[in-house]
Amino acid sequence: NGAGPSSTNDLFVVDSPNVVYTDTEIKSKYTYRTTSVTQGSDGKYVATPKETLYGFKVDRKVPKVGCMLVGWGGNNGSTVTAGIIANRRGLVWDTREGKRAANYYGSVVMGSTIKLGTDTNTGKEINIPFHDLLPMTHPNDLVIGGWDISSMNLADAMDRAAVLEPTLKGLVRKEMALMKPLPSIYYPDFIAANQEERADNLIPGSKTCMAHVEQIRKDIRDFKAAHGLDKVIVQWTANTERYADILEGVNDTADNLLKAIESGHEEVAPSTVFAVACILENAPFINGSPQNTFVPGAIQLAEKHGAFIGGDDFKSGQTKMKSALVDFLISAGIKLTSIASYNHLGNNDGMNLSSQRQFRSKEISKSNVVDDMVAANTVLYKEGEHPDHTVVIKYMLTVGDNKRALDEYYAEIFMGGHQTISIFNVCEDSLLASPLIIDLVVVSEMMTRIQWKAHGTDASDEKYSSFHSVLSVLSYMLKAPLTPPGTPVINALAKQRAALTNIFRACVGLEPENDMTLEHKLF
Ligand code: NAI
Ligand code: DG6
Repeated sequence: NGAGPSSTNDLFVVDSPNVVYTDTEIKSKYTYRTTSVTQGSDGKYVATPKETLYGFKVDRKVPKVGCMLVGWGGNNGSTVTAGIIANRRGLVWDTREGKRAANYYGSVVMGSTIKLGTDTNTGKEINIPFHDLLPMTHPNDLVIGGWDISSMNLADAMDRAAVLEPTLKGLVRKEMALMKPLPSIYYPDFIAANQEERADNLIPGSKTCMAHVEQIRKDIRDFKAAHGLDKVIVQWTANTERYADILEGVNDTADNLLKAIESGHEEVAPSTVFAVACILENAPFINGSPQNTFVPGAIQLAEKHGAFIGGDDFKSGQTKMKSALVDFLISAGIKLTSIASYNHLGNNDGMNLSSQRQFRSKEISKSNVVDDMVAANTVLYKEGEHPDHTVVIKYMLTVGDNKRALDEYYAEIFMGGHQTISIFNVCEDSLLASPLIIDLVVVSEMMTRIQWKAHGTDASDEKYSSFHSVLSVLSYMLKAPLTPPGTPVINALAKQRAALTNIFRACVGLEPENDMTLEHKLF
């Protein structure tokens, strides 16, 4: 027992009788402390502290990981690919503002730190890179591939995206020109008609069928074999689709969904076909767009197969600000009464969203992001009361990928006063989204190597299990977090980050960061 990894690159070890290191695993015993509340007939609450003992087991071997992107030739796909190549090769390029070097800014895993503890001698905080908390895969080591309905190679796709500096593009062009997306499935009714022109790289068939599922599964297996990979994570970063209708007998259960695919039902979206293929192939599948890919039948299928899924919709610029700012306002006791959010953008995503049904998917995911914060404050808001919230998106070619997000937050303050906050946020769309794609791969992969068990009286008898199929721990990176059926959705950004960091801390037997700093207050 106790600390003592025998062969490791770890930046730290935890010295505790509750943590055991072997060459292959880290095992921790962790006491999860919560408060259980009941309400009496007199309306008063009784709060009872509760302790649950868990065991966590982390597989320390970092596998060789592949990331397959659906929509690889799009703005996000080409930008994240170039970014990883540039980081891997340590590239430096000229810009009109001087030299720039590759970095992973905007990735919470690669760009942020967490507090490990307090220095015994100086009392100062010791912070370590988030990436060093657990044995995570490094993005430089990811093998990237994927599918697109457009046949363009990744070098040309990077030009089409018009995101990166020409000098940087020149350095990665040769490598990217050799990368060509695999043909994909295209059911025209699900994305905007204005996308038809790019659709020249297709698996035959314009509606759902098992052959499509099987082809995608084969593509994953072939990619894995060709690159000698241990694992593949798949992400949907293709066009936003319209919502699929939820139909009894079609997509409401796992069996019905499989039957609907077999019979070629028209209400099965391409993204759901990808999700089903990944679930059956046991490759974690993340949905970076807002549509309801995870119809009830898809969630049930994932649960049945113990496969990991996560979604929906990358949370990059405007919404990330919103989920931090609204949390601040409401928890400061300020009554937010309206949010008006306007966007205009000129990339292909914007063009697709200029179509009403695709816009509607995005409007839903961008609008529900403050619900939990409002519902939690019963002092400011009566039951059912909600701030007005409007979301507008306009396509304006000239601003390209440099989306403009204009937000007005209007709030009631002391004694009938008002506070108005206006934000003009230039969100360089793909440069904000690419690091999220990386975080989603790294965290999802890590979750495949973490297991837990409830400690009974004799801990050694219990069997370890994986986390629930729906990876709500990915919420920080996503606008409309998918959670296990029947469990609450958390949108507040700080809570999402705390859940992620504290779960990872628990895996090495560390307490949650509580910020009490009593050591500096009680002398
Ligand atoms: P994009 O339009 O540049 O790229 C999408 C790619 O998907 C295109 O190359 C298109 O040909 C391809 N595609 C369409 N249907 C396909 C299918 N069935 N199979 C394979 N490929 C298919 O869009 P971008 O900017 O890369 O964004 C991708 C998605 O991510 C969009 O849905 C967008 O709403 C979402 N998103 C983007 C964020 C950002 O900040 N960039 C943030 C949040 C979500
Ligand atoms: C309009 O906002 C276009 C969208 O695709 C966004 O660019 C994307 O969803 C990012 O949105 P946000 O709210 O996270 O900046």
